[in-house]
Amino acid sequence: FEQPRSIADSMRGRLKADEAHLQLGGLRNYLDKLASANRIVVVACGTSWHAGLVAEYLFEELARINVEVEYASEFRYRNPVINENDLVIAISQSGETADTLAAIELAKSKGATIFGICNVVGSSIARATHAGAYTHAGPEIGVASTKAFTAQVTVLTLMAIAVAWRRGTLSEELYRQLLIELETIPSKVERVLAKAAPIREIASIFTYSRNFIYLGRGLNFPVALEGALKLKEISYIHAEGYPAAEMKHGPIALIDEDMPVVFLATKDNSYDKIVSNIMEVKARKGRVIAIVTEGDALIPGMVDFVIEIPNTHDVLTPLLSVIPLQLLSYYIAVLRGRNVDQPRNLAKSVTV
Ligand code: F1P
Repeated sequence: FEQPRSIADSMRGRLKADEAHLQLGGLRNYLDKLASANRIVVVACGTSWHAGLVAEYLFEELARINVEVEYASEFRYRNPVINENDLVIAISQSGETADTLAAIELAKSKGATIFGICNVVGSSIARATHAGAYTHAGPEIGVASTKAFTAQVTVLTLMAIAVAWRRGTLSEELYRQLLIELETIPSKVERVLAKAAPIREIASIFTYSRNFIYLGRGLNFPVALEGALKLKEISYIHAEGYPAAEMKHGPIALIDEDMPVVFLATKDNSYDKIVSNIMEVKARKGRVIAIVTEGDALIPGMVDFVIEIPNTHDVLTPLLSVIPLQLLSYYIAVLRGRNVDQPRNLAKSVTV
């Protein structure tokens, strides 16, 4: 519920639509380096890794830079091909995650430049990186990342816009349009949070489901992964996130009347394809909860439950579409009597 403020804080002082660049704190002096990078490699864990996947879509789409997103927990044990022409972005809420720190040290030893996106000033990861931007989200009260995710995505979006501008891959019109639209995001998040009561109703219907599938395409694919992770972390329900187009390659076998399927079905450039995916699930009697754009007249007639979110530019969608998934997980966990702030087996920062 703090996200309207934490997203605004992550943008504060950084949006300068009247200037030809954005203020990105410690990254400012490194903008040319970022813009001329041969490749960006993102290293992170858990929710921060999902923010990295969003960044992959953003940097590719807006700035046309090749991006690879690596689980730090795997990367650190490999012998990755990486050198001084690569730029590594390390993302971490706590700034203390041991796997991410080890991945940074490995990339550094091979000559790469490392940027950090952290929430905690002076944390180990902030100190280990060459430069970085803080997210200013404030401390997460619980163990599971929520506002950290949207703050990370906000900063990564600003970075992608700034780099795209510098590389000349973004028109002035789109540049201004995105900055203006970004400023509306906190109030739009507020409008999604106002739907907490109907989301709780949906949660009460699915409280004792044993499995869930989350499906999305494009920028909503990482959001599907994040929705599934939130449900796993705090309610202990088995949940899988997939790219919706991947469903036919296996997960479709799981669909029946006992399988709730959460679709990220906002009005973006993959809308028609998502509609076909919903039809495939309904034909197999799956129960569908769809996150749709306000005013959608088609999908509500096809599915079992809908949650509307305000319209925004395609590339900013994750900042809104993740909110109902966080609320759904929260209410399912509460209704199951779970301690949402301190889930079993999870540590706030994984330092070993
Ligand atoms: C990474 C992370 C979190 C998760 C849990 C365990 O932390 O996987 O995403 O919710 O807290 O750690 P961080 O590097 O972003 O602090």
